[in-house]
Amino acid sequence: MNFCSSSSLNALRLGALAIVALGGAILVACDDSDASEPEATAVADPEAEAHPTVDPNATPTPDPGPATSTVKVDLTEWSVSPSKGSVAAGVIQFIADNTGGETHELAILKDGEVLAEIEGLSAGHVQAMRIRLEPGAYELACLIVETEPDGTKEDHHELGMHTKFEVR
Ligand SMILES: [Cu+2]
Repeated sequence: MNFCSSSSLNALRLGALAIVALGGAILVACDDSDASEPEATAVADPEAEAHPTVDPNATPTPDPGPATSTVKVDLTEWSVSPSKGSVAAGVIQFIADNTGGETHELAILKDGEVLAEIEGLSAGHVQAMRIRLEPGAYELACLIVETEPDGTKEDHHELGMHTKFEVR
């Protein structure tokens, strides 16, 4: 069946239906097609609509939405220094700024469990993340543990890279 070889009245009606159902793109396909080009019909699009597209690369964590407050967090040897110690509950944007000389990370913890983190932030680099937090007591920390050439462990948390953070 070829929509576009029908009478002009039918073509208009089909075009109008296509606009209602699918938007204007179909009308262009119909206008430009002739009887020798059956692929230029509207057939493919209703099928596509019957199978909603799913992005296989979508992140499993939904976007928390726009930030309701922002906290800058300086990371250095050996401290984690947020610009404020508490914020109201909501979507919080953490901006980690590695002002130190080593690679650090910023982990958001609750009851010892990592909720989110910026990992492998090189010296001099800044990176942001957003997370929705309910009221409660949290910890901001760097959890990097390095083994030095002589075998000793360098545990950034143990050396002091952690601080309490309150969401109220
Ligand atoms: Cu660190």
